Amino acid sequence: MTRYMVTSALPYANGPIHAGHLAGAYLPADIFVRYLRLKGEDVIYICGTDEHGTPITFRALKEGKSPREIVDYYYEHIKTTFARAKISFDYFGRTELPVHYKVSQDFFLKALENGHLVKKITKQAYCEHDKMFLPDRYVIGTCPYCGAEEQRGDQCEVCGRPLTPEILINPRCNICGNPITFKDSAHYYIKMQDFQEKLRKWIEGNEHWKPNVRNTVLGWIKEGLEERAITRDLNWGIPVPIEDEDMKGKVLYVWFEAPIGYISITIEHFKRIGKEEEWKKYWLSNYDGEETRIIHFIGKDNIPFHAIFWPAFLMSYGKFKDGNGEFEWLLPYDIPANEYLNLEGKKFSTSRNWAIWVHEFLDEFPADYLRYYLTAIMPETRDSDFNFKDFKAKINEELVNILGNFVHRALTFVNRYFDGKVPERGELDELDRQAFEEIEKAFEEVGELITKYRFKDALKRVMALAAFGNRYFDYQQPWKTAKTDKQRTATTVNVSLQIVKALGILIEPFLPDASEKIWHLLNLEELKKWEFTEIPAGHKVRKAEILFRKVTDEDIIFFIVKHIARGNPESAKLLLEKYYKMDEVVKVTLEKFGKERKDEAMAILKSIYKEKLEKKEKKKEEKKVEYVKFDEFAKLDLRVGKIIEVEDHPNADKLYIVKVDLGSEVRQLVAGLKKYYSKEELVNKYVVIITNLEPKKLRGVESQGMLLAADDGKNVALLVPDKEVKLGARVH
Ligand code: B3M
Ligand code: ZN
Repeated sequence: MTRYMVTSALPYANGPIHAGHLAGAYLPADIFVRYLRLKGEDVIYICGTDEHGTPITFRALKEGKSPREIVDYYYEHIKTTFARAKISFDYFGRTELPVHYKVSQDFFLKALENGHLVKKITKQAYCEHDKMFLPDRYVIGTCPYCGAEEQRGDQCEVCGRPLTPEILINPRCNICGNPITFKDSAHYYIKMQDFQEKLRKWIEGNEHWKPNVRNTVLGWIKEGLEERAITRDLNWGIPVPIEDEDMKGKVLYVWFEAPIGYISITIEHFKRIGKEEEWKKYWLSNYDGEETRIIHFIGKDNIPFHAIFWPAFLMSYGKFKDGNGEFEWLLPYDIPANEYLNLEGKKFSTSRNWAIWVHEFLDEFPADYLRYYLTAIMPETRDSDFNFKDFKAKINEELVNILGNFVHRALTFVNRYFDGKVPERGELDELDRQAFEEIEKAFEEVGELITKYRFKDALKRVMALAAFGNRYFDYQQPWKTAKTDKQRTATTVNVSLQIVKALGILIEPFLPDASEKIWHLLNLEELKKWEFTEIPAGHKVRKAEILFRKVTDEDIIFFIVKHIARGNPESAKLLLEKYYKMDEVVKVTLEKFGKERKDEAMAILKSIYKEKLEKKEKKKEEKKVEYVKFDEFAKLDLRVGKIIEVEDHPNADKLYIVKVDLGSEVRQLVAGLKKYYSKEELVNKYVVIITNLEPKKLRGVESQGMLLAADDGKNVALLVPDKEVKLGARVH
């Protein structure tokens, strides 16, 4: 039986995982592996963090941390994120494992022993300002192959060519920006020419490879391979394992040792489960007479390293010897590489936070949603695009309306008409028989597509069965036959439940959580297998439950505001403005954050919309001033009067009872003036009063109007006319 050793590219432990990574190298591998497991194949899925090289040291430098702090932090972070995304590694290790040092150094020594390495002193990039050698990413400049500017010294992001700092045009130090100089340094080079022919033949023979991988690589090989340094002047990494003054303080090149990590992490895995020797079956040719296929899932930028250098390293080792004999290392059987994922039409960018970070996305949406969408748009043959509207549509119109709906209908009916027990079915009609054929076909075709790495189509094929289920149900109309033909209804419900069970298995590689849920709802305990067996009649299932809930605009707005804006308000703004009006965003954000977190919500909103939001707020404030029509004002009867008598209110400490002469009459008012005026100060004062205010009793004494006074919160001052006027004069 063929054995499978599946790996996903070891992510650098220098940052979180984004949706582009997931769709490129992890999700496809996971679907593949889950399928093989259901088939009962012997498969091991290995991954881990890549913890050396300038991607790590450069990040450490930028964050003012040590490389160790960086890798320890991101090892945990990345591992947890993958677990949340339900990526089912058998073991997730790291290149800081001691066994990895050992195996990597062993590879170096064997290549040396076999004469494939040569030590050369050459001019290496150096920065006079930072006083250090500048390997790989420490230099930026123009790619000599395609002319792309601002490329780092390890690889051109545009044309994909591996680079070295020395060949960049207009090279500058990536730390201080100064032009670089060159200084002599000794390094070990692997003579790639030694493997040129062997590699070419091997790749030409690999006709099962994806054309994009095979053609690019063959093109490069035909141009001729050159010696490539596999050591570096860097103070972080695996020491070059030889006693040589020239090699002091130097480390193995990260792209030399990282792929060896696939092996060392496998060794660690089997050691941990107490099967120390087992790894050999997966990595050595013909170790026990069984065939093993090593399959490396990667993103396209990793192609040259996996298809040219890595096989050459394996060849340079020569034979592996142990008590059982001498064995060749297995070369990769396949290297399915995916293209890139963009976000809303533009390349992912970490610095601008133009990215969907997996851990953040999973804070708001179920793992199955992310897996479903990323599989549906997987960049298998060309770059593809993550688009929020499309995400919402695919989840709601496909996952919810087709799959979720069908499962729900079948379970509702078995509970409604058959007390939750799978009914015995009667004679099958044409359509019933077709249903069973559809199930069989689905298993076959989905499996076939997965083995061809056509995950997008495989998922479509699964969904086609769910859609068939709905059509079947609609056509058989069990809600009608329930009144006329119980036997017919029983058959329909039975067949529907068989389709549900098939779906429960078929979706497992793609949507492991939903698969679990279906198994739970069907109350099945058997181990899932990639084959169809019927649920027996009489089996009791559980009550229907909603499998998926719809994605709303509110969910999307909240995700963008909460996560993307936090990293970069500009990016959040661009995304939001594509779909939503500011008012809607503000409303949703305030609702979702809730009263207690209103300030936080406002702060984020202001960071996104800045002046636009402030202007809007101001306008609103202005609007709040309520204008009064003149007629309304004119209704107030304000008149001048003179205080003629003041006495204490019998029941209130702060109030006076004041008598005011209005010329034609005397009014009694109750006024809270005691704190501000003595009785003597008040008597004979001219004042303004509102005469047509509704009379009101204050602490038992009637007040027939109101004195006008200014109140600044501290002091109260009566309004008085500044010339003598007739008592009863109108104020307006
Ligand atoms: N860490 C590159 C990357 O993350 C690298 C892959 C190593 S696979 C052996 O793109
Ligand atoms: Zn280039």
